[in-house]
Amino acid sequence: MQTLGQFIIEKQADFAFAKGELSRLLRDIGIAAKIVSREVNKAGLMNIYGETGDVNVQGERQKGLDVFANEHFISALSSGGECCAVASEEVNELIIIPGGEKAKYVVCIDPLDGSANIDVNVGVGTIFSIYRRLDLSVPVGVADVLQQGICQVAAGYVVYGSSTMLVYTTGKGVNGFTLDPSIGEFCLSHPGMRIPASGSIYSINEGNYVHFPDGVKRFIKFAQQENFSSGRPFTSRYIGSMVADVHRNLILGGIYLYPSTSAYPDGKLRLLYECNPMAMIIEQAGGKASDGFRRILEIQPTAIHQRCPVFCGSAELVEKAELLMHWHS
Ligand code: AHM
Ligand code: MG
Repeated sequence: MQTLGQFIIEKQADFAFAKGELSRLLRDIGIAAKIVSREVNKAGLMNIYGETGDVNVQGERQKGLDVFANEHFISALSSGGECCAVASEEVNELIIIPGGEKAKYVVCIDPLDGSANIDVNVGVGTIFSIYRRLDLSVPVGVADVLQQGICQVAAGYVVYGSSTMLVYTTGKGVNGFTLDPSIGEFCLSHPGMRIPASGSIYSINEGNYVHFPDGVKRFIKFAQQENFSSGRPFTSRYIGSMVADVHRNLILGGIYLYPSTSAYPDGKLRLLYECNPMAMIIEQAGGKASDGFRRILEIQPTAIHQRCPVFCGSAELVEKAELLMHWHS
């Protein structure tokens, strides 16, 4: 059995001249993930212990789990010393880490994605993306996090589901670790993850059907058509937590779509800390990630919280969706 810590140190040798900074950063993220996992697992108990009011037993204001997750990830990234700035879904502006002037890395993070699912005991996740800072001789700034997804040096997610898993890539394949709560360690459980080239699951909020572009409507009809040889109709599975939906499709084969709708002309999900990291993971596992027309990882970001339509998963299915978008939009 190999723990995440052992694995990260072993893999450091893949990078010539590595000084261990990225390894330490990944380790810090792993530690914060364990703390958040513990709290997520206790979420339902709060009512029993009477801690869901505005004030908890210590007299502190009770925080939402998304705020809690944000604080713990920021604090882990700040104390580790390898990160100089963070773009977080929870905070409007770029967070500059005090004392991080010499740190080489910037992180984009969604500390608790799908947090609306917490109250009903459904899986949620954390998504993160790591970039090298552009220029160590000038103060870190927004430009450092507005890099194309292809510049990510590492990306990953944590899925807090029936078990907690951390999945990450440094551009040399994808590996998954399951948290063993009895020893408090992430253990390598899914080495060299590969997404099937095709699949029979499609994941989309079909309630928005009337607001979808024609290409997406055609794709849904394609997925629902009977075709014995290709295994259609497909299975529809939508949890409403991007991490959980993409994780399932990564293992079983399928496509996750959050296209533009009339309410969200650029889709709902955020490029920096939702689409790009998931796109890197999916590509590294052999799949594809597109905004319907172009590779997500090649989009030049212009704002921290910018949104982007997303079609990601098994290569054949994403290509089919892109084709239909091209013909019918
Ligand atoms: P959040 O960042 O506010 O949690 O929203 C992101 C989530 C994704 O995890 C999920 O796939 C999507 O929103 C669900 O949206 P919808 O309810 O519109 O289907
Ligand atoms: Mg989110």
